[in-house]
Amino acid sequence: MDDLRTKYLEAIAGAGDESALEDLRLQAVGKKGEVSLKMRELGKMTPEERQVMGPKLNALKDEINSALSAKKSALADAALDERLRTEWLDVTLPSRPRRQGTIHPVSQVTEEVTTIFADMGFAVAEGPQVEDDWYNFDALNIPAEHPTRTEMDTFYMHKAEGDDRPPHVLRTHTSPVQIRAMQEQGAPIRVIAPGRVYRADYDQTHTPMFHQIEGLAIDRDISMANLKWCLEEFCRAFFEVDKVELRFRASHFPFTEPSAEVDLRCSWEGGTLKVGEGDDWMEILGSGMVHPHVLRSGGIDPDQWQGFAFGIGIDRLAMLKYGIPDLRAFFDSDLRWLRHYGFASLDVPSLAGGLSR
Ligand code: 2NL
Repeated sequence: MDDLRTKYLEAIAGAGDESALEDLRLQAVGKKGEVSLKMRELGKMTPEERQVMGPKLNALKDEINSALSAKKSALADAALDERLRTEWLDVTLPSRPRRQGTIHPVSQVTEEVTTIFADMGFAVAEGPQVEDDWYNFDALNIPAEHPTRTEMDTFYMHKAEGDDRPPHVLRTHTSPVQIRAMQEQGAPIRVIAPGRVYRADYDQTHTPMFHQIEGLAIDRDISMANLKWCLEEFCRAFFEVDKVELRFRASHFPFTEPSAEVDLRCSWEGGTLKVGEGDDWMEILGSGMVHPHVLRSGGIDPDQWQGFAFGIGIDRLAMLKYGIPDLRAFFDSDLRWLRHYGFASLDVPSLAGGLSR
């Protein structure tokens, strides 16, 4: 009896896990366990012997059962301690950084330029991106035989059989917006027209869709001196420098007379642009005095009114200010969109190189 007691209590104390413990329970107090077998032998004993052995065996069985359950909960406690020691989580750690979206550089620059001219009293004008050829060309004094009017350069909308409306194009500049503004508001007027424009061109420096801001100021005696001050003021604000120097180069546009392309004094040291100093000139925009024919298209009497206009390419300005090396990074998906609509101009040789990439 004492041997059995010692044997099982020691074995239980030394059990390494729950299944070893279960094996011991079956060996000792299971149906065919050693203690159970001994209990069965009670029947063959004399009543006197049974009176002594019965309680002893019952006590042994109880002692083994409580040793088993004590060991069982000790093992469970140890297992929990082990999990708590190894499976921990530091809830005070900072979260993993997530990439944040930003405003597109072209939108950013459009906003900046718009704000600068708005501060000078220009109102923002908007209009359709699909225009008829009168608003896009004729109103701007661009003659019928001008090369920019061909499908080589301009995206024409397909026309259904029997459609006798004038040809429609994707606007090639935002000038038609200003023609509409003149017709609606009359003179005097000061507007800027930012937006998407389209030309059939695709290479290192041209994309079929790009962004422009045009400005227009009409009054009784607006002159090129006013144009010069406005543009200098714009450059000071946009490039965030106190001193800027502009160079007006004689040029030609059908919609202005005289016309000038405007360069900005700058330097490129170690690949970084500095405005207002240095020996380089950077072309930033085209401008001029609004042609009398164009004023008339807008319903304004050129004998009473005159004014200046200018056009700025936004995309290159965004690249300059925010250091974007290749324009085409912006536009790969838009090309597929243009082809989806089946514009014939996409199949001319000047675009084929870009599209087959
Ligand atoms: C350029 C040239 C220019 C204009 C745009 C304009 C608009 C009206 C009347 C007269 Cl409604 N002119 N716009 C004038 C001169 C130049 O843009 O090279 N832009 C990047």
